[in-house]
Amino acid sequence: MERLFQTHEIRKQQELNSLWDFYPEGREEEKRKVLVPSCFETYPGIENYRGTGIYECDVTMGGNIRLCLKGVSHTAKVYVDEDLKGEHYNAYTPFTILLQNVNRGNHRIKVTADNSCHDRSALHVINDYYNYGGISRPVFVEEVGDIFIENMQFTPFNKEVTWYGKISVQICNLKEEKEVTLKLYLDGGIVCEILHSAPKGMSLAETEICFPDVCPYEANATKLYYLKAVLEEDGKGIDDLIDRVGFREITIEGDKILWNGKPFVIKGYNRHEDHALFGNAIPPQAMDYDIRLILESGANAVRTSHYPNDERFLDLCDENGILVWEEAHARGLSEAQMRHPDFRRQSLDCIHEMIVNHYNHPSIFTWGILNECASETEYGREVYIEQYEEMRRRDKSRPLTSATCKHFCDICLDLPDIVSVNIYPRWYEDVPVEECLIKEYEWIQTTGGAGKPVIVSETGAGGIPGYHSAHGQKWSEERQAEIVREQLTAIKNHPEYQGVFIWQFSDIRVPDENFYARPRSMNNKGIFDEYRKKKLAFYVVKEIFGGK
Ligand code: ADA
Repeated sequence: MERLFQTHEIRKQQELNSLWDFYPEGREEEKRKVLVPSCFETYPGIENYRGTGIYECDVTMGGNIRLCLKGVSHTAKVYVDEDLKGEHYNAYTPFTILLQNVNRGNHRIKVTADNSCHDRSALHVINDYYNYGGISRPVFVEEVGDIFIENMQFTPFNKEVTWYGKISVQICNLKEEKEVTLKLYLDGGIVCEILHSAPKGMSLAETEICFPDVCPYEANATKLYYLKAVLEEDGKGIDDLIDRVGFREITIEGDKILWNGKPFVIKGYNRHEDHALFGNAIPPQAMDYDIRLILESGANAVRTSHYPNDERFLDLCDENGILVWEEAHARGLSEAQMRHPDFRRQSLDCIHEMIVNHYNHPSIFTWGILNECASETEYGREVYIEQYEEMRRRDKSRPLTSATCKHFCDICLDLPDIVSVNIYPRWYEDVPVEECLIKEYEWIQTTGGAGKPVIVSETGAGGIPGYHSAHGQKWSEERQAEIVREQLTAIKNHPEYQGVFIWQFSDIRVPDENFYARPRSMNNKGIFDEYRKKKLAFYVVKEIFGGK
């Protein structure tokens, strides 16, 4: 399933989430059937494979085809009948390949997925999370005519207690200019009809509509509406696109982030897409299980550290009122790594693909970039400026942020709308949490970040699941729980911080190269282990976050 609801009634869609042939490159004799989506690391015998995997399947199709891949980890080449049709870099963003005038019949699709940290890869590097390989998110083909809907963006806003929505529909016309009618429906009721003269190529049909009777989208009352765009030619529907939207506005007033005009407290988790059984190809049932655990512990927010997430997870967040900080891909890159010749382009591509595809999710309240990158250097600042400008150009409706660990030397805090700090008192440094919070806040007030909202974007401690120590030694579940208690209690007592994202939801696999600080080759700071078993710290989180 592409999303958790039907996205087309007219356009013909065919899912390719089924059995594909798979073999590691150059080892065709090992060919086997695998279920897509999935990743190499879950195929017996190649759990540690780094390199290219070849996936092949047959599909019957014809006409103009949109071949949609929601995520290939992480460098992809796509062939149809052995002809290279497209390439894509980055595991965590979707891409579409348009094939025109395909002969109707059987065709062989081949996708190669490379998870190695090759020299053209600036974002997937050896890091504190695992670079899984494979077709890790859904794949499908869509048949379209010569004119179709490429994308639709909905921006809600409120004026004098009435809700409005700005709707922009991007239309792709493969032939000469033609007149079409675009009809927009909200929950089945028609709200607008636009006559649009579509030139060859891409064009935008835009409108602003007043919605006097809608209910707002609140975290505890997640009213979602189905917004449908239908393209008609000579009175006949030729294409459509359905998305779910919500009426909410995120604004900043002084040092507060407001949701529909009201401040809120963030009680969140950092979550990697990582699971002991599925790697980074987490099926929706397991995503839903994660959502249940998040809610059970009393949390209300998730940061998609450190990359854009599967849209089905975002759908679940929309549904359950879990507020999302969605982050573009980059973690802990030094100035030298940011000077990689492909870094700026790959980052901007990721930002573009994240915002275009995830724009309509009401649960996303902020976009993040460049976690713990070189924000203490002049060159780093140049890159932060470039990326913030790009984000603001693409979305003016949400505040922006980046998580920093460049304490007392960050020179970029004037750039985001929200200042976010990663702090690990009592874990990496044995200092009282209270002291750390006070020092950090005082320092922010002496920088360009003064007066802005501040979030603790990471805090936590390691706990090896099942390791118990009567003396509360480091790495024991007892010590983790004790540290997390001090961290969350202190943050709660400092309302100048608008909340916290715990590092992290569950334990995650890290590459063996990181073994020196990571027993089990895992980052063990999960409140749950990699199978989602609760650690002692869970009960502390639940008590402080007020879980039921
Ligand atoms: C950092 C980083 C995380 C993780 C964490 C840790 O702040 O942003 O990705 O590595 O530290 O576990 O130390």
